[in-house]
Amino acid sequence: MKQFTSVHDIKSIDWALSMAREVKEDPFGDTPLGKNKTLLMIFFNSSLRTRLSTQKAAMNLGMNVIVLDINQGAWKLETERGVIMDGDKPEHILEAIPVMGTYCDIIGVRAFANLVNKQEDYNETILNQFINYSGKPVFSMEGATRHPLQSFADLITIEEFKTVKKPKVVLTWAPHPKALPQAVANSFAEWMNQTDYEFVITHPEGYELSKDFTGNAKIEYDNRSAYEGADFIYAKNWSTFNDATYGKIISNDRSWMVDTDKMRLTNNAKFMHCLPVRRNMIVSDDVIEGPNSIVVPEAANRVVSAQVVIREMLRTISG
Ligand code: AN0
Ligand code: CP
Repeated sequence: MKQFTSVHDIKSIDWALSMAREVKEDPFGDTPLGKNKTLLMIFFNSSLRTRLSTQKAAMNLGMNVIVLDINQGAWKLETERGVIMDGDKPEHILEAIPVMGTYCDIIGVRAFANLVNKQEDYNETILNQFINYSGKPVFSMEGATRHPLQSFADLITIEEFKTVKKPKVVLTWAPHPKALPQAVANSFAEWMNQTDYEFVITHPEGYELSKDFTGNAKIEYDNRSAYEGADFIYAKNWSTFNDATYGKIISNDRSWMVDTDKMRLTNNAKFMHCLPVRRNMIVSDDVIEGPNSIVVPEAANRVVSAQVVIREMLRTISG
């Protein structure tokens, strides 16, 4: 595996799940693979889970890890070509990336959507520059349009907690005070569409995601109807995708929050969220603290998804 930016970079869902089981059963079985190999993790945005779980995964594989927060201590990077660099950015990303590539064997990158320029976001400009110019295998730690390590962990979690073979999985939009990217929702939809689950997306009108990710998933504008018979409620906020209002908040409707009343409509559904989550905006205290909340095991599975991906890249490097 030379890159991991979406579900399309894995052989199949079944393969990914069987690798996840292997890693979970024997987390330290492959430590020789990572000996004298270095993972470089580059963050353009904040993180708690991705930073810790990916580092832990690399440590389980016997690797050395270097973490760089671009916005804390590194030179500010110009990302556009052709710019006269007389502003506040002393270094160009087109030198920085190949330099970073010389210090490591594998690179993980987190670079969120800026939600200003839709084309730039949906071209995955920064992630692709790392892929094209680092000379090293690159994996996404959340790009502008997807968060594949999260979705992979979500899939593992659903497989572990499902009580029926083909669960009904509902992705519900929920309100949030700040405009957030579509990446987590896009990516979750893309992964769910590779399974045989019943997958439903529910959001207010105007919050339609790109068809490239949602495919043939059922879109339900009536929030309560979507909850009926659900086995998993996966909450996430995102800002608008459509051209006219790209990256904006067009609803603050608090009735879309996940609460006990709506959870009663479900088939005793488990509650999921990638975290960080704002309580009593996205989900009530009662639901997230309740017995059906699986947000912590979901986050724990981030080590597993990262370890599968890094292990596969190490195997590719080692031939
Ligand atoms: C980010 C997002 O919505 O993409 C990261 C989630 C893993 N969330 C926030 O910025 C709050
Ligand atoms: N879920 C997730 O990626 O969390 P962090 O932003 O804390 O890494």
